[in-house]
Amino acid sequence: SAAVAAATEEPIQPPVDVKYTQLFINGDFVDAASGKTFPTVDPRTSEVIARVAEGDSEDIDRAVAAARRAFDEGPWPRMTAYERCRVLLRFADLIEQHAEEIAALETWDSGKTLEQTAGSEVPMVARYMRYYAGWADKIHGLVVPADGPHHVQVLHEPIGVAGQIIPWNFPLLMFAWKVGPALACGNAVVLKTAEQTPLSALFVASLLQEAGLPEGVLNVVSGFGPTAGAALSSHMGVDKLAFTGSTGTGKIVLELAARSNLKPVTLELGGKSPFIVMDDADVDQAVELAHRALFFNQGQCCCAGSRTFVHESVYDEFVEKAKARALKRVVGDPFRSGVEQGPQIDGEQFKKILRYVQSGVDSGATLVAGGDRSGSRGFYIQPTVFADVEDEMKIAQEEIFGPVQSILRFSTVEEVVRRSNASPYGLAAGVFTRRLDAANTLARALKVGSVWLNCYDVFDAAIPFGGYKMSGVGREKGAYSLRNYLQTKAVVSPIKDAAW
Ligand code: TXE
Repeated sequence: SAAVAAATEEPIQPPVDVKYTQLFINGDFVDAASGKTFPTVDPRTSEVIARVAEGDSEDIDRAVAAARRAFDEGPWPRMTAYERCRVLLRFADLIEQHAEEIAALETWDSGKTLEQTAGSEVPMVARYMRYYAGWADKIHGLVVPADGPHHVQVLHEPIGVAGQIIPWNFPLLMFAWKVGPALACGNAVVLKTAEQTPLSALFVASLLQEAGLPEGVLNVVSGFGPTAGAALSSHMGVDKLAFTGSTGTGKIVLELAARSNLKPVTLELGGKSPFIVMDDADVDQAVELAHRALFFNQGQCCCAGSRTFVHESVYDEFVEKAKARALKRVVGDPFRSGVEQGPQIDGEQFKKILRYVQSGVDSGATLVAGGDRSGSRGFYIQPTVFADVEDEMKIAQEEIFGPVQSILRFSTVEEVVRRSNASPYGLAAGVFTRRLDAANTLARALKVGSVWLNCYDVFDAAIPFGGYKMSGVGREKGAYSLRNYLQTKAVVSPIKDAAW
């Protein structure tokens, strides 16, 4: 079967060399102040790809100092908006010129399929950069009416030095979502990558410099959360913090920001998103969409459709077909074409997912497909499906972040709204129906930041994304993302001469 292939085949040699393993500070690749390094691992084999400089608080200090200089004294915030626009456009061109190399590096470090990185993610990074480049020269203030003879201008200025902390599930896309709007608005950035996936951001940082970004405007520090990440969150020289990761760590960084200098924080956190299949659904289509909503990216998506709610009238047929689809899912070397699912990111996530599978079995859910590791090497997991899942089970409440689908049964729209919303999370939801009334009711009643009607995981540079409740604070992408990186200044002057 497909699963066995992952175990027996020799890993394909990645068609790329690792060029950059040092920290990127003030336009140079440099060692960590401590001289320390850490391994980044190939999730297909658990072998070390490369050792990478391990940034710590001293390196964060150096990076923030460089970013401060670039913002306070450097040309970047004072360059014309059109010049900033052109740097981002050149960067997008360079990403396309190096697309194969970047995609291979991303696949090697993260286990994502090459079809996904080369076919969709790297092109999307270029697209996002062009989108934000387009904003650079369209950010402007307002003149507002006031009572009395006053001329009131509202200026939008860059906020300063942005600290950004990103996760490992979409290393390059998270780079683009965060760095794009920050730079378009004229800020300087210190970015901390996830310790599992440091390689692609270092590579594209070199391209951003080649595109003409002045030194110090973007700094990339590889390293761990409790050291480098915490130092960045609590730094007095950082004016704004943006974080994507777990809800637990989001609370920590928010607290660090509050205890230091009250820097504003945007958070994009976990989810337990419902995917709702109504009674009128074309079951085959619904099964396919629900399958992709959950299994995409090895199930490692904040917005994974991880609670598949299926109407009782189509439930049994749906479960049978969802099982068949999962059993057909092609697991294997992410460099091999036709593979749909690569390995999970690391041993920790791999173990966590298998613990959730065990918890599903223990709590009485029916395991209909998968349930074990795939092969004997690396971090591959069989596409797994549970039926008869109940709301109070752990697998229906907590973020598994792996290829484990939980199928729940419901009977009425009111009931599925109530149960969908009975979660501390509120990131996204999918609704599958041909009934406009049901679609409209659900779209308004669900307490989530994104609703996909008869589709899922549709991402576009212009569409805002973010969470209700404990799934986050603020929105990324679209015009909404610019608000995170701009200060608002009111300038008031009297109108003395009443000649007009
Ligand atoms: O996340 P962390 P982890 C969820 C998912 C996953 C779980 C744990 O359920 O199983 O989180 O993954 C940095 N101060 N998501 O441990 O810890 C860390 O170095 C400052 C959902 O990888 O949130 C990394 O750069 N920073 C998610 C980033 O935070 C700290 C994507 C994310 O790591 C820190 C990833 C600290 N004290 C995981 N501790 C999503 N929303 O998509 C860690 N970090």
